[in-house]
This record gives sequence, C-alpha cells and structure tokens, in this order.
Amino acid sequence: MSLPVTLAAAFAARRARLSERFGGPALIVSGLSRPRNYAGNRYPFRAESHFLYFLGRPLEGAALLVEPGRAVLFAPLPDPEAELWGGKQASLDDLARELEIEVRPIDELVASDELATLPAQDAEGAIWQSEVVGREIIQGSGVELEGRDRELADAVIELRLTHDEAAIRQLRFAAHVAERAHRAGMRGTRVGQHEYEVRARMEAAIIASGCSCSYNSIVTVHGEVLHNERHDGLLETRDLVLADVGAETPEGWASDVTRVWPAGGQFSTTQRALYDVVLAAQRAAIAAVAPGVRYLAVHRAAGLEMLRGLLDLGIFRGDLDDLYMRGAAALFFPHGIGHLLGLDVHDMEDLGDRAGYAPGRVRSASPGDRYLRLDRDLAPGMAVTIEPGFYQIPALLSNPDEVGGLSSALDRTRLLEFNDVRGIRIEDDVLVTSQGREVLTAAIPKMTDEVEATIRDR
Ligand SMILES: [Mn+2]
Repeated sequence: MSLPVTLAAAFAARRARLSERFGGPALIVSGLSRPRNYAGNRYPFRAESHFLYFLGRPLEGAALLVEPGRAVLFAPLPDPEAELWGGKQASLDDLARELEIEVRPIDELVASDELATLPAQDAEGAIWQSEVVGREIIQGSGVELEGRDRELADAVIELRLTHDEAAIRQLRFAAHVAERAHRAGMRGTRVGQHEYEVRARMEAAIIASGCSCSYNSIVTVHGEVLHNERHDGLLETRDLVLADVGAETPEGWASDVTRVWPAGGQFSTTQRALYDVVLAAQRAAIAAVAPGVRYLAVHRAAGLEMLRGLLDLGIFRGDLDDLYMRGAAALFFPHGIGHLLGLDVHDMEDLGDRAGYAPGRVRSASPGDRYLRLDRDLAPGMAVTIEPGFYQIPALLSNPDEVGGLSSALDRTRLLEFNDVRGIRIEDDVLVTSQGREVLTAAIPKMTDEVEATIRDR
C-alpha cells in the first residue's frame, strides 16, 4: 500500500459543500508554526486541520476564502530571504496550477465584519489571525463561539463528522502504517531494553512510511499513568508494555492505536485473564457500533462487559447492574470508550464538545461517563476509536472518595493476585458503515497468542 494522494477535485467538492451549508464568506486559516524553546527554533509547521480539509496543502500563513460559488486562496508571496535558508518556494502561479484554485497575495485580503472564521489554537496564531480577519479572534479549544462564527463551526462540523471516499483512503493508510509500527514494536521486544528503544522502532516504521506521529507516543511499562510520556523505564520480565502510537499521513489524517504486550514474550496467567476481560469489553463495544446507535450506549456496553469479567474473576462481588450503576466499572476504567477520529486524533476537539456532543447533549457528571469525549448518534462515514482499559490507579484505588460505597464489593485480596497488571488498554479505529462497522486497524495483532507469536517473530 503506497501513500494515497487526494485530487484537487475532492477538495473543490468539499469547498462547494461548505458553501452550500454556509451562505456567507468564510475564512479558514492555516496558522503559523510554533516556537519550541525560542522564536528561531520552531516545531515543524502543521496547518490547522480545517485548512487541510479544504485545501490539503500545509501552507504556512495562508487563508482560504470560501463563499457561494467561489473559493480563493490567499497565500504569502515567496520571500527571497526565506528562500536563502529554506529553498525555492512555490509561486502563486505554481499554487494556482497545482491546487486548481484562484490564488491571491495575502496582503490583498480585505478584512470585513462579514468574514466568519474559526478559533485560533495558540497565542501567536490568534494575533496573526486577528490581523488577517480584522477583528479580535479568541484563542482556545472549545471557546464559546458567537453569531456567524458559530454557524460556520456547525457547518464545518457537519461536513467533517462523516468522511468522504478520499478521507477514508487516508484513514486506511494511517491505520496501515500503525500496523507496521505496532508489529515493529512487538517484534524484538526484549527484557532489559528501555521503553525508548521500543518507541524508536515504532516511530521508525512511521517515518519510513512517509508519515509522522499523530500525537506524542505513549510507550511505557506504567500503563496505569494514562498519558505517560516518559520513555526511560527498563523492561522487566513481569512487565506489560503499553504502546499508544498512531500515524499521520502527509495530508494530515490520523490513526490512533493501543496495544499491550508482555515484555518477556509471554503473558502470565493473571495478565492473560485481565487482558481477555479488556478484550471482551472492546469486542462488545465494537459489536455495538452501527448507524443510529448512540455512542454513549457503546461506552456503556464496554463498561458492563468489563464489569462482568471482573465479577467472573472474583475481583468484585455483587449484582452486575447494581454495581455498574454505582460506578464500579469506572474504578478501573475511568475514561471514555473513545472519540472521533479524522484529521485530528481527537477530531475537531479544537471546537470543544460542540463537535463531540450532539445539540442538546452535555457531559454527564457520573464517574463512568464524565470523560466521554463523544456522544452523538453514529452515522455511516464516521470514524471513532474504541479503547477500553483496565488500570490499577493508586489515586483512585486508595482514595476513599472514589472507592466509597464499593469497598465491600471489591475483593482486595483477590485483586492483589493481579498485581502484575498495572494498565491494559486495547484501542482500534472503527469506521461506521451502512451495514455496521469496519475495523480499520483489524490487521494489528490483538489476540494474546497472536501477540506472543509476533514478539517471537524476530
Ligand atoms: Mn484514542
């Protein structure tokens, strides 16, 4: 499978769909690169996802004007000083020919109160965008939007929620590259290596595929630290390696995958038992994915199945439904079952719960549901992740406020027998289809014997 390239016509079709849904002029900006430690040492430029969605090309400091019947790209003129360091830049004529769109110098863009736009994500970008649009643009994810800006955000959300054929090709490739990365990570894992050596093999596979990482990789023997970004730990025989690593295609589309494998090559009996509980919960959730199904129901299907498994193992005692209602699943699975996936790894999280939650729905305060990033009715073309986990998190398990009324139902002596499991999460990328679902990351080893065979395959 080689890198898919989206044709100019597909972007033109997306821009046309936007102007059907949003009548007035809309300005979609690409943004600026961000400084790492000082102004001259910058992170690689990554254009705003909305800009990539409608144009596909990461042009720094550019803005796309979309209005009924017309789209114009406003781009910076090639700068001789920048060309000294950065090489030849595309002329506006080059861009017009390659992108099949009218291109004007960005200085010719006339600011107007009519121009709707989307929020900026960092302070420097907000200042630049305010200058371009001619009014103050607020910075931040999920800021409260008003008037025309809000209408534009809703139109863009409606478009980006369901993926067209070109987008699905990108997501498939990102999933395929994640398979290469996870196989590379499993293969050759040995006790005595550092976490960063496993990470290096995984990210090497992503870079060697012409892609980049879609988020900061998590590769750790401390899976119970949900967003652990340290990689200096040493792999020991009894450790499980948790790797949450995804790829981003050059056009910006993401995969997001988590696998867990034994550092020593073989799951212990207790690790296998809990792994299979998480796997059963994940399968129950995947099976629930279908058009018209509320994502909250998918989340709850996973939690219930996980709790059923924990009851079977004797970690909990009591009645399944009663315990679920009392938040027992959330004691070990405190996060949501997943999120939207697309150009962003948490797709459109820059627009806050406006994207993830259907109109009229708000986040629940209950322990099991409060971190759920998505609660919409699923529709064909949506892509979501399904990622239940089991974690022994000291901050939860030793906190009387969290365990509270569940302490008599929790068998801590039995739980102690599973102390070689700190954190397990299994995450796949799932496309909603008219028939049900398709797991885009299905080729990545997931059954325990398949995972062990991949580690052995050196
Ligand atoms: Mn995820």
